[in-house]
Amino acid sequence: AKRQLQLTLAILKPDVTSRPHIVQEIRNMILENNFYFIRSQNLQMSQHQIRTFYKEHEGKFFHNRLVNFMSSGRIWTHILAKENAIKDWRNLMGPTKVFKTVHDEPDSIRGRFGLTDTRNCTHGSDSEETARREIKLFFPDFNEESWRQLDEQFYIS
Ligand code: DGI
Repeated sequence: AKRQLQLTLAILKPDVTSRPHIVQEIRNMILENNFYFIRSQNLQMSQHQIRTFYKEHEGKFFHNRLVNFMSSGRIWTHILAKENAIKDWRNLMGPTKVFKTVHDEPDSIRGRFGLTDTRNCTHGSDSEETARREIKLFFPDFNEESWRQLDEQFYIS
């Protein structure tokens, strides 16, 4: 059977972009784990965009903290590709809660570089449906279908 690459949306959050050597370290981890960078973008999100992005967390005790943090600086967003990109990227990130993760998964991104449960380095889509929605939000011009027709073959041949 023909291999197919799965796409996911990864974000390097403001706590990472404010530490450039950590950006480089995380990029190295991404490449060492056989992900491909398909698209990359550096931007600052407005509070409105963040509220849309994290809509499912509205009303939670950490929501304001999350919105303030995510709008506090620039971020990197990446479309990453790999056979099991969604699961593998979330594994590489490590669990959400940094204080636990530094003990349980010290070699993960959050285990190595996470600062707090809010300032936890990275984001990754949690399903194919979420990945499609998040990719569309940050890369509205990216056309997955034409990417698969024109470009995917060069990664999997
Ligand atoms: O997909 P994840 O980022 O691992 O986790 P999520 O989708 O459940 O939550 C999104 C973000 O919201 C998470 O990266 C940080 C923040 N968050 C989630 N749960 C907590 C939290 N922040 C704090 N301070 N405390 C929490 O319990």
